[in-house]
Amino acid sequence: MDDKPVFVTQPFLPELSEFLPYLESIWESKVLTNGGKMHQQLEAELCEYLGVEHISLFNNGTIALLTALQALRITGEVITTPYSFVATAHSLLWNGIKPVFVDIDPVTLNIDPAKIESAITPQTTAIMPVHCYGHPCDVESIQKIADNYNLKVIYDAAHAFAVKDIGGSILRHGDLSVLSFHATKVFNTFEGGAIVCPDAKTKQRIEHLKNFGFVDEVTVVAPGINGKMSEINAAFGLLQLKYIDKILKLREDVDSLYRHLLSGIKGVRVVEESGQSQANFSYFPVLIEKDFPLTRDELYEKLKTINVFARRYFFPLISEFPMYRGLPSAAKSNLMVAESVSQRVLCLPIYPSLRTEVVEKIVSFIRSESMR
Ligand code: T4K
Repeated sequence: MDDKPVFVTQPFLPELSEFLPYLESIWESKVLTNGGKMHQQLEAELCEYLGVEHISLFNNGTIALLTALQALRITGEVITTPYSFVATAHSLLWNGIKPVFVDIDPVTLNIDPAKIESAITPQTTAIMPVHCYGHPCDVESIQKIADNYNLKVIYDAAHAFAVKDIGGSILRHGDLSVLSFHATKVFNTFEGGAIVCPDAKTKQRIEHLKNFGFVDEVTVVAPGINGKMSEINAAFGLLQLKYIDKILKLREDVDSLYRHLLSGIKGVRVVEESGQSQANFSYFPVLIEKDFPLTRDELYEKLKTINVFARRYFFPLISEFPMYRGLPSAAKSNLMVAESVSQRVLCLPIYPSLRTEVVEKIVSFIRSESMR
């Protein structure tokens, strides 16, 4: 292994010179933020690329989640998964909403629809599932439950850029879907995010909410926030979008190589893709099972000795953090599958510029540890 550290991800960066014309255009216009030309163009290009009707850009995915809940006036209790990045549940707490954790499906690692119904109470107003690792949730079962109980569905689609199921973009499901464009994501704007919404009226409300609630110079209709994406972030998004198909292809190649090389290593289970007709290869999660000679944490530490920094997404569970663990739904006995998966999961490095020989070295290291 060469000396350079290998992180779980690394952003794709086009040549710096390619970004300069965008900067010149911003300098010339003197419009730096508040829905300028770059912002408008990125919204339009993303709608087209993703195949969705309306998209509203944000300064990050977390503010987009907060705003999505505000836009639909969600209150009371929201059913969600403990197996996610902490921002999912934090967006509920920031809105004064009580998260109700439901266990995950052992195959998809997404919220288990069969366990949602028993968590519904008279206070439940919505479900917030996560398309974890960009693997689609069981959207049909979730929608059926939502329809039966008159609940809204807000998808945390932070990992699901460009993912499609057989009918088209995964982002068309539910009432709203929220994307993250953080530097560590498949498509990034340094920091950024977006809400995908089905109609112009909802988009209008979201636009007001992300601009302090202003409708015009003198009218404020809601206690909005500053969720606007700047021109520089939007410009970088436009440049990234030119490369997105190449980015996805390079990620797919890394994914295929791992799958090929890891097959047959006892005690390492690759999490299968399921339910999508186009995947985005955003993460490469494996489960370190009991028949592997090392625990997941031992392997995680050993990889560091060869300068490979895998990550334990998602460990600990959200429900184990101090602000959540007192909730009745956070009890370990309620979240047995999530608990077990979070003890075994390891996300191996995956990103467009990850070289074949580095993947080979990572896997041969894991293989040699498996044979101890
Ligand atoms: N919902 C879900 C399901 C999410 O996963 C996230 C974010 C959100 C909501 C919220 O969206 P945002 O508000 O973030 O838009 C990272 C990211 O910060 C976070 O965006 C992401 N999920 C989460 C899964 O991962 P960390 O603390 O693990 O990131 P960090 O800084 O340790 O980065 C990981 C590795 O990536 C580093 O070791 C090196 C590399 N890296 C990172 C950055 C920031 C780079 O090479 N360049 C960079 O600029 O949380």
